[in-house]
Amino acid sequence: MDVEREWWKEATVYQIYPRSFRDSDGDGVGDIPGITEKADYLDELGVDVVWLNPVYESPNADNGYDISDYRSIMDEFGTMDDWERLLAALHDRDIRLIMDLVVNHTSDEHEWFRKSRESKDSDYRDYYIWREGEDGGPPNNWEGAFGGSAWTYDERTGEYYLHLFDEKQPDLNWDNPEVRQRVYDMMEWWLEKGIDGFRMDVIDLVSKAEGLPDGDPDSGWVGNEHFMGGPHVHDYIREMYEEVLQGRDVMTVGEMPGATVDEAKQYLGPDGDGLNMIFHFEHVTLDYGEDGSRWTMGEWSLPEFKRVFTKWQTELEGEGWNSAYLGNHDWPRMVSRFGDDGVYRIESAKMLATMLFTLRGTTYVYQGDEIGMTNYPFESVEEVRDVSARNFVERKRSEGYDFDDVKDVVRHRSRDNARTPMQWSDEQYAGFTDGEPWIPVNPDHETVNVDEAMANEESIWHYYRNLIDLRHENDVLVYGEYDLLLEEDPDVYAYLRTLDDERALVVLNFTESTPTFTLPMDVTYDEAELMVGNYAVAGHDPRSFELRPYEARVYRLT
Ligand code: TEU
Repeated sequence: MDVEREWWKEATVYQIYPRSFRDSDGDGVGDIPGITEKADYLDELGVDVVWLNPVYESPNADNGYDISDYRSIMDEFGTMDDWERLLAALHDRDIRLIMDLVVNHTSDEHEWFRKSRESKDSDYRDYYIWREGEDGGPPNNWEGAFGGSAWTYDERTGEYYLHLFDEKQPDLNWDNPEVRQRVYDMMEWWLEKGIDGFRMDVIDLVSKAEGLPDGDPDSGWVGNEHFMGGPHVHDYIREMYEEVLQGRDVMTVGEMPGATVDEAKQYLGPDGDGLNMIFHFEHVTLDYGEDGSRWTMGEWSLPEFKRVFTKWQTELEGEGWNSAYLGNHDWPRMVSRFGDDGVYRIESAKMLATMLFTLRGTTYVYQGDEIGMTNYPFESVEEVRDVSARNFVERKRSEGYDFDDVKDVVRHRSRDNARTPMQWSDEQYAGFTDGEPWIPVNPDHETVNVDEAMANEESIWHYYRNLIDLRHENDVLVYGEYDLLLEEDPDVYAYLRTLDDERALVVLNFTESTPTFTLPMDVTYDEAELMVGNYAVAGHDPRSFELRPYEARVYRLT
């Protein structure tokens, strides 16, 4: 085997969005004791790592991605003691815990920003990015990810501050070594508490181009070429590694909206910046419209999708480790987006899972995907919570459109789709809370819920459990080389995984039609055995067969 073994390569990571996982005290908001209550659930499913979305003190302009104190827990979620109990409960079950590190920006209510905005000669002024306006407007044309200018004017000192996200999320000035040191100290503090790593929020945005030049106005997120993968990003990540991470047995995954595969080699490679994995955005933006925005509908095609995955699978070979994900708290539900959330919900959810567990990379499961949760059928603006979606609806309203005009795109694209409460049962509020939930529960919880799924051996849940075991038991699924088959096939995604003399053949039908799969002649074997599949299969011959809607099969070839 040419690849080094690591626990985090073999791991299944389960992502928890605490606000929507389980509410233990009836205030309608998920919390940390609620997660601890479900530790046995996670153990039974068999996951190895939990990634917890931000739980730090926050005014919640962006659900915890606007942090006002990195070293305390948000009141709504509980106390530091609750968090310590959660960590212990997970560790007792051999589940590791990684925390979200959100350091491109803080909340405007963070002490550093409050001091920074006080006066131009505050000791904290240079912790953030302040500039004078130009011609009565902001310093440049950069936009925030949630719409509008990336600059907000602050009357007190008559200057603008930069925020690549909401105005309540001012960007830290990473060119200031003191800021970086404060971040490293904070990371150290959490590591000393015994956590097992970090998911690093938009970490490729921390370095901004010198002089903050205007961006190309037609390039999607205006300004991105000046802040995605900026001039010092590698220096800073490398420094973070050397100062904090080096020599510790932890895992890191950097969220990188702008990363190309070549940049990834630098972040991950043997002589690179020291990260273990990144989340790139290439496959989750395939269906963006022509203006490069999530709010215009485009189409994705399977050949294109395969090209993206194949590029990352093959080019990172020997140069870095992949992460396999199809959704998280920022994207629509994966079954609604890449599968079918109607007639073939169960089949397609299992098919997509088969892919996630058989690609070369660490598998990431977003809460609820293990029971095939779907997008939410939005009917009114009152149901929309997410700042990004609300801003979009508001912009459209100012252009004269009402909610019905944008309902479709909200249904397909709002981040809220992934944030509706976890569906534990068919009871009122899906067993998420005894109170009134902060965001509506998906009405399909009457049939789509954990109770039902755990009781039914044929469920998506049991299929996930099986895949988790299968990956633990078969190195070929973790470490095997990847080779694409049938490159141009518009319906079927098929690939081989090879490790020494072990081979696995993966065949996935991405459609509701019944294409025929024919194994290329040059793939020879003596025996074939079905390892897993989402339909009953008679016999063990993968030479040529008709696939049923959204069918997935994995064969062991010897
Ligand atoms: O997301 C980064 C990001 O760029 C997008 O996924 C973002 O949601 C999208 O561009 C909006 O249209 C991360 C977090 O995962 C997200 O929840 C936060 O809102 C964001 O950073 C800011 O911290």
